[in-house]
Amino acid sequence: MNEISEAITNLEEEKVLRLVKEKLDAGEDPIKLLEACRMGMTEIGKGSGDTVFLTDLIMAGEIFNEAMEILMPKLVGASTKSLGKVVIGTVEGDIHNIGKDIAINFLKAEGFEVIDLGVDVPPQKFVDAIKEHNTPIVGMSGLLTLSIEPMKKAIEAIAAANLRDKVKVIIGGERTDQNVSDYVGADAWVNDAIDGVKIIKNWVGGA
Ligand code: B12
Repeated sequence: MNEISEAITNLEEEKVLRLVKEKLDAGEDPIKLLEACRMGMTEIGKGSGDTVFLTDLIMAGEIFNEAMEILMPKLVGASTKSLGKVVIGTVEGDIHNIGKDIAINFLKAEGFEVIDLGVDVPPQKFVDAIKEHNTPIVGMSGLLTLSIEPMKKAIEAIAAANLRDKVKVIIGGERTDQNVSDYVGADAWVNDAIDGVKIIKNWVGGA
């Protein structure tokens, strides 16, 4: 683990922000700095379960968000072309929003219009948003094992509304893999927002 990851794990807010700024100024790759922040989050997440540790997770999430505010403008060059619309949300029962919001920022920066449904999104809300905004792409985020079933239900609801052949569905979050993707009936899965944006750009012919 590098300095930044370690500082996140130790919940050293000022140190994290100082290091991120210093390293950016020194010309380090912002994507590597984002990765270091993410590694710190993964590390602090190991062994979650008791209530005392939850406060640490919340604190770490806040530090991560602050670091993102510094990093984001450097990570992406504002795009001028419009690549279309993407509906995105964290599935029902899951309130994790950090990864989803990173994906949203990257998508916006690439020129997508993003309809953010927020967290704990019930299946019907995805269906309604696809209909209302006529979006060809749906992104679902889920970090819990318990998020797998809601993802499946959301995709089933999209199919029940006769919309499945009109949209591509991408799922994201550390818990997703090919098996999960097959099980829920998604078109693609990612553990990384940048990979997700590449896939989505390919789908719309913007790559
Ligand atoms: C921060 C955190 C929290 C915070 C969330 C704050 C917030 N505002 O989001 C709080 C404290 C609220 C929290 C709560 C809980 N958490 Co929590 N949490 C985490 C932690 C430490 C980090 C998650 C994170 O933000 N990672 C950083 C982001 C950047 O990574 P990411 O989400 O993977 O996203 C990246 C990619 O996956 C991708 N991506 C993500 N989504 C999408 C979507 C699309 C469309 C695309 C293209 C890409 C994409 O892009 C991102 C950037 O590359 C993880 C540990 C871990 N290893 O993941 C546990 C973790 C996810 N939590 C866990 C648990 C159990 C819980 C609780 C149930 C705890 C409890 N006992 O109450 C609750 C759940 C509440 C609920 N109903 O959702 C477990 C899940 C275990 C499991 N397998 O189910 C984990 C893995 C910790 C652990 N090891 O036990 N948590």
